[in-house]
Amino acid sequence: MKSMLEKSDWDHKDTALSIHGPMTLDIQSSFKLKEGQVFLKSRNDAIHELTKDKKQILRTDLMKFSREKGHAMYLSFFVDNESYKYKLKLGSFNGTKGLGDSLGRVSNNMYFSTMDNDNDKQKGNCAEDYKTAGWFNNCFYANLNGWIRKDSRKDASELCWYDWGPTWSSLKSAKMMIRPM
Ligand SMILES: [Ca+2]
Repeated sequence: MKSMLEKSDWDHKDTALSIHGPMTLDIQSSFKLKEGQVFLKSRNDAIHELTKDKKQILRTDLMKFSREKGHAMYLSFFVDNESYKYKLKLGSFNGTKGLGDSLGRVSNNMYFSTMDNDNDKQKGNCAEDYKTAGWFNNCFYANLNGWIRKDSRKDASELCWYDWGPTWSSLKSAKMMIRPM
C-alpha cells in the first residue's frame, strides 16, 4: 500500500472533472447553498460516471487549523445514479494513526441528502438541520460540506471529521480524491 501511494499523484491542482487519472472532487471549495442543488446534482452525476465501471480508491485529505494533516482511505468507492439517490458504497477503511472511520461508520450505504431533498433515516432532515449536504443516516460523523470556521462552534454544522479527536471542531480543509485501483 505504501509503495503504491508513493508512486501515485494524489496531490494535483487541476479540479476540472476528468475521467482520466486521479482527480480532486473538491466538493468544499465551490459549494454555495443557493446554487447547491444544481451544483451537487451535476457533480454527483459526474462522480457516478467516474466510479461505475472501474473500482476506485477514495482518499480524503484533511487538515486542522493547527495545520496537522491526516487522511482517510477507502479501498473502494462507488456512488450510484440519480434513481438510486446517489447511494454511497465504501470499501474497507484505512486511516492515519488516530483518525477513525467517520464516513463509513454511518454513511456507508446511505442515500445523498440535500436541504431540499431529504433521503436520510432521521425523522427530520439532517441536511436542513445542519445546512449541508451528504450521505446521511441519523445523521453523520463526517460533514464534508459544512462551513469552515476558524472560531468553531463545534455544533456539527462545520467541516468536520468526528473521529479525529474525537471532536466536532471545524477543519481548515478537506479534499476528496479518487483513482482507479
Ligand atoms: Ca429524514
